[in-house]
Amino acid sequence: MPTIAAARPFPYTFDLTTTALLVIDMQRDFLEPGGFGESLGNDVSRLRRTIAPLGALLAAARAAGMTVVHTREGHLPDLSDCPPAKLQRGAPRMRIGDPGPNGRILIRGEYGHDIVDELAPLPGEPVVDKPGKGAFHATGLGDLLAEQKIDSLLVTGVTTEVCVHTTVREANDRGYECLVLADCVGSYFPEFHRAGLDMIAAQGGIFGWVADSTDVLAVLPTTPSSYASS
Ligand code: TIU
Repeated sequence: MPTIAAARPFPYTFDLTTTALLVIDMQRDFLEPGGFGESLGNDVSRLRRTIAPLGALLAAARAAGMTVVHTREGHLPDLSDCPPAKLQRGAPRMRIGDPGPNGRILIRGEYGHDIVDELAPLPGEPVVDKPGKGAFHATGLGDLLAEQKIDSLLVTGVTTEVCVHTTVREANDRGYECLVLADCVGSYFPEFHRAGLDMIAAQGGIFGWVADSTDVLAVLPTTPSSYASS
């Protein structure tokens, strides 16, 4: 089984057949101007450094035959799955459901809600639509992973301290072994990004492990069969 020796707080070993690459919310609404992230007052360009390493990791995971799961945060057009507490929070420039340059903000089916072109899911890869920050809350993700006998997750996406952290915490309580890839997760706030990663690995890996995608690329087989036969 591949081992990421450089992972902190200690080496992370995973089985390719029971590990999924989880790509959280790499949507235009968070990464491009005119979407939800910008409406909250954020500099969305801060997230773009994640796209290239995540693209390389996606390609390698697909070549190795790993399970890949994408998620998208968003709501039904009638907002029936959006709690008033989320809809009315704060004083954003545009609220969830308002019309923006990429369609209605954070609404399923709109251009802005979809995943950026560089990381588009392949046909057949599951895309889990989620109304909350955590990917397990009110979704079929738990059942989907159970069906595939997945017990470990390579976690990527945005943002580090919001949807990535919430999902890692949910996954940790459900018994998954999570490795978070530092260069493939991003935040609008560099200090939250750093602290968020530190929180995962602290206390002996209280929520999981942290490493870089290059550490994973170094141990992934280039074909599904080459690992099985080695
Ligand atoms: N605002 C922020 O940092 N993130 C979110 O609202 N959603 C996700 O992280 N996907």
